[in-house]
Parts: sequence; C-alpha cells; structure tokens
Amino acid sequence: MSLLTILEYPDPRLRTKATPLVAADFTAALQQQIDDMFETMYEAPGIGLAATQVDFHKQLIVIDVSEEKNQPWVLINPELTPLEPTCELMQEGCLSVPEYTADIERYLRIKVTSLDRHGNPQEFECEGLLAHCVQHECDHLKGIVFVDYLSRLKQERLRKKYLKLQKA
Ligand code: GNR
Ligand code: NI
Repeated sequence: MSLLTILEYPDPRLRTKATPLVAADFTAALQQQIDDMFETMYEAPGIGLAATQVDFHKQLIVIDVSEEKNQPWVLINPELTPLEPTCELMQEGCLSVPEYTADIERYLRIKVTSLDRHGNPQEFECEGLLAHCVQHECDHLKGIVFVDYLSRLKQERLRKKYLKLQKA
C-alpha cells in the first residue's frame, strides 16, 4: 500500500474529465489503485476521494462516511438520478481545497448506479451526507470542484490565495 499525492486547487489537472473503465481495466493494478486511494483518504482524513484528485483520470471513487471507518464503498462508472427535486444546503470541504468550507446545495435523495471493484453492477439509494458526498465526488470526475459553485469574486480570491500558498 502507498499514499498518493492529492492535487490541490487550482491545479489544472483537476479539470480533467475522467473516462469510464472498461472490462480490461479490472486488473490487479486497479485493485492496488483502489487500496491506495482508500489509504490516502483515511490518512487525510476524508470521507471520499475521486480518482481525479490523485491524477488518475478514470471514473473511480472511494467513499466511507461511517464513524468507525469500516464501510469502504467503491463506485466505478457512477450514474446519478435525483429521486426528488428537493435540494439541501450542507457545509462541504474538499481535500483538494485544504482548510476551506462552504455551504453547497445538492439533491437530498439520489439513486446511484455503478460497478463495484470487481465490475459487478450495484445500485443504491442514499440521502444526507452520503448523497452530498457522492454528488461531490461525481463532480470531480467531470472536472468540477465545489468552489465552482461560489461567486466569481470568491473564486478569484481563492484562486489567488491557493496559488500564493503553493509558491510559498
Ligand atoms: O472529506 C470530505 N468531506 C466532505 C464533506 C461534505 C461534502 C463532501 C465532502 S467530500 C470531502 C473529501 C473530498 O474532497 N472528496 O473529493
Ligand atoms: Ni473533493
């Protein structure tokens, strides 16, 4: 197992659109990548990590929102469907935007269709923190970072602040 480097905003690689995994991608190397992503997420610590954040541009997400950190969940080629139009605000943070949080509006209840780590189809309904996390991670796979939902002024300030921090 090994820790992976997490890309930090405004790194342009966070804008890469991930491609779907195909049958030939389900190798031992992929299982290693998944284990390394869990280790990196738990160490950070975070409740989710998208492959985009570790510069691996495939549609792969790891999540664990449990208190005991014993419910690892892998989503491959995820597809989301809102179950109702209701949205809710929740305070979000992101491992790629350290020490910053903002209230972000997401669907309250969603259905998630995906593959598991062995390529078997799986389907879940979720809400609350898990639903927010899944939507946040799926955004990463599309090259979207949660700060993109903030005003242009706030984004410009954040961009400058993080560029300065990275040079220091
Ligand atoms: O650790 C994380 N916490 C979190 C809190 C609310 C909504 C989403 C998240 S995801 C974040 C980890 C991360 O950056 N994943 O991409
Ligand atoms: Ni994030």
